[in-house]
Amino acid sequence: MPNKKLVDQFQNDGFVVIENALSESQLSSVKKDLGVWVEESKKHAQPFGEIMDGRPRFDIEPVTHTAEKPALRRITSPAEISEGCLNVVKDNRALDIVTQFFGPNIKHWGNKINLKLPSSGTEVRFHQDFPFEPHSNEDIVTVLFFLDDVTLENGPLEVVPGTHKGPLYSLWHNDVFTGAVSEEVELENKSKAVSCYGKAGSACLMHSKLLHGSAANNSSVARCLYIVSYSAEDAVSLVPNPLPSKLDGMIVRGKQTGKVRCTNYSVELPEYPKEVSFFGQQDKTKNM
Ligand SMILES: O=C(O)CCC(=O)C(=O)O
Repeated sequence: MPNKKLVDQFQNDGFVVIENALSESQLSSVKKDLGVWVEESKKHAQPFGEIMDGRPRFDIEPVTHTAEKPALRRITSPAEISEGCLNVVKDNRALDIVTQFFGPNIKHWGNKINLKLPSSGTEVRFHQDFPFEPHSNEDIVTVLFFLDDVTLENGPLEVVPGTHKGPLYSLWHNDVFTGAVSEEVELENKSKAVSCYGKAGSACLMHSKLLHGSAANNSSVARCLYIVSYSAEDAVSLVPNPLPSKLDGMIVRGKQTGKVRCTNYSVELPEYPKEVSFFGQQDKTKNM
């Protein structure tokens, strides 16, 4: 049953938040694996594991991570190593809504977990996802599943409504790809940002061109998000996937048509990450 209100809201604001995007069993299954990975991170002082391109799968905060207070901040492509995550990528309630946004044929682009454990200090500088993942058309959505209750205190996602219709901002500064917009753009937009919060199992469906960021977690409660990106099946990537995985391009709704649809826009190409994750790319803003 099409939900016109959600579709209109997505088109106008560039995001919607829905409850119960994950079933209880999906949520507990992902959280079980996440608990194991956080325990494992206590044994490591450096990023660990390996993804397809040889970079580590598990990224940790370089300054704050200790065995007592782990600061695991990113797990890349967890659906490759977790049945629970794979199950979510393939099917969830948000996906039904994605078909209402982009049509019946939908494919998976990337998946990752962002963690903000208490005292970790992890923050996300403002950016749009699209310049990291330019495609032949702009029908791409980032679905951020809340693995914990997200509140105003634990570093919720902050989005700037309507910015998906505006310019694509540069993530390059002084010839360095920082993965963040300039301080001026951030300052200009931050005051217009709204926080996305809600119960564990909820999700924010965010257009890839929407400007967003998030502050550090200043509470004693973790804020972890399972982030899965989907596109219309006829959107073809113009760059190598920065979250490489064998699941890139997997059809999750509808069918493969073999067609490419193109829209007319211009964007600076991103830099393929040499760093463990995009957090390392954004850390470069600290030296500028
Ligand atoms: O973790 C967050 O609050 C935002 C995540 C994000 O923007 C990203 O990983 O690109």
